Amino acid sequence: MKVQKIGVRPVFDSRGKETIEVVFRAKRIFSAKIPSGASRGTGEASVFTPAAAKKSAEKVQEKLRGKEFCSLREFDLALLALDSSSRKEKIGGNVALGLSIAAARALAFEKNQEPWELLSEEFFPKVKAPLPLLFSNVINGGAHARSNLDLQEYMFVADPSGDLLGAVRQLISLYRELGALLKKERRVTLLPRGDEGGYALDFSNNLEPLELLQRIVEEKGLGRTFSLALDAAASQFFRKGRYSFDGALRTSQELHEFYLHAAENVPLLFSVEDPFAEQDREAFRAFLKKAGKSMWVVGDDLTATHAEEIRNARGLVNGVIIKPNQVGTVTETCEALEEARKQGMKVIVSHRSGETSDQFIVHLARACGADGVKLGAPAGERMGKYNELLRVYTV
Ligand code: 2PG
Ligand code: MG
Repeated sequence: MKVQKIGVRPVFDSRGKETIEVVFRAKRIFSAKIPSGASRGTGEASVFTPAAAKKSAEKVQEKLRGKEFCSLREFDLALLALDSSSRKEKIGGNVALGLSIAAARALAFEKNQEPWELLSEEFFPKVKAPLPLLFSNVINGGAHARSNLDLQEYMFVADPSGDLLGAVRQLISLYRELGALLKKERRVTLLPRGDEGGYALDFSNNLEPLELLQRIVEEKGLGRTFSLALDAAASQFFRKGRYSFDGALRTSQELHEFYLHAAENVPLLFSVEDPFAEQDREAFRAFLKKAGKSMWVVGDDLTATHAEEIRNARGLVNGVIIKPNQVGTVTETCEALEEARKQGMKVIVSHRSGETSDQFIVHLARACGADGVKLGAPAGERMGKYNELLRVYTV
């Protein structure tokens, strides 16, 4: 693959915020659009504005134009040679990732492959991809909504067990059922929604939405194929060593007890992401020790898709979220995945709250054999990722 031209243009994400599309000419034109997060870990790769990204792309073009690359790793190493900082502050994490994904598409095209086939061959040759669990955020709180919920995401988790289409169908009907019930209970005809398409309402406390989700799953008799998960995104409500939670300042221990109480009262709850702030490492350690046998304790802000952070999170979590734009190249994302596997951790490939129509993460999930994918509510712009999932997992 020979690099001919590189450019950047502004596009809008699902929140209407400006982000970038990287345009890359090799045999033909390829591109990649980059999503953005609202709750971001401190270790995440930098995000350049479209104007800064354009300048950066011009500089990268000067260095790479006319160069030939035989593999994605080789291309990404050339990017890393231009910027080896862990947050990609020189060329911009979003610029680097756009180039890396577009290059993956260009390489796949030249080999007459799907992007997931290219990734699979280059990074995960031995992996057989099982159908992933579908983590679907149906009640939005925290930084993704203007409600009183401190916890950011309440998710239905569908287990496709051999029937992905059926699982997506059931997920859609459960999500609608939840909407109908909320409308009836609140006596309203319309429901506000948060950034990821989940309903965004006030509740009497942070446990109530979980109890409601469990009730619906059970009433529909779907307790064998559906379970529940949380993303607390707790860094967002951590202030000076305390958690501002359910109307009071709580200690790590109190929050720890909240999760245990939730798991006891809502037995369908099996996974909690970022239960504590990223700097509250001892709280993670104590919680994993207590709950790690029966629950997934998942790092997101804590590990930020960096292999080294995942290595350091041994004993703190038994699962990780993987988001390519937290690290900035596809190769480093795959290294983070490899590290997680080495540590025996579950991996969940995830969207961001500000999404684009770019479906690359679905290809990544397929290639690495992700245990789960986190794609938002089955509605609106998020539907594109479910559809791509159906396509790449059924070819
Ligand atoms: C998260 C993500 C995606 P954001 O915290 O896991 O749901 O949110 O993109 O805002 O970081
Ligand atoms: Mg998260």
